[in-house]
Amino acid sequence: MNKKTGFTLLTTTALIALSLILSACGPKEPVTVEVTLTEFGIESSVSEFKSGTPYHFVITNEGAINHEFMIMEPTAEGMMMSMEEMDEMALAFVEEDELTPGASQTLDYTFTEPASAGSLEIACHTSGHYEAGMKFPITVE
Ligand SMILES: [Cu+2]
Repeated sequence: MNKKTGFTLLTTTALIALSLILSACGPKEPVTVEVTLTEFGIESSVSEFKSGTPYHFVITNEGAINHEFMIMEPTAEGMMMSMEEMDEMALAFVEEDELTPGASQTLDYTFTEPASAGSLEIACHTSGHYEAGMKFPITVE
């Protein structure tokens, strides 16, 4: 084996090793989650999420009025909270101005900690909508 062949072989081996490391540790492919908002309900194609997996939410308002999308803890019925307090409490949200009838928005979110059943939900907190049924319980493993 001459010097040049040896070098080429070494480079090739190094490149293969590098690509193996990158494919094992590189960023995970995002998982698409389809969320549909209507009067008055929320449907999601995924209800059991995994911490550390990137999710690509595609949120569509199939209703006739504005809705919003929030990932947050369940709130007690009749609890008085301002929108600012809600936004602060939410892990992620899309405001109702952006979810007009027929509108579709995307949101990328990665859960960082687990959430047991009953501790997290997708909800719409536009006045009265939550009470009317716009909530979808989720869990994070
Ligand atoms: Cu709503």
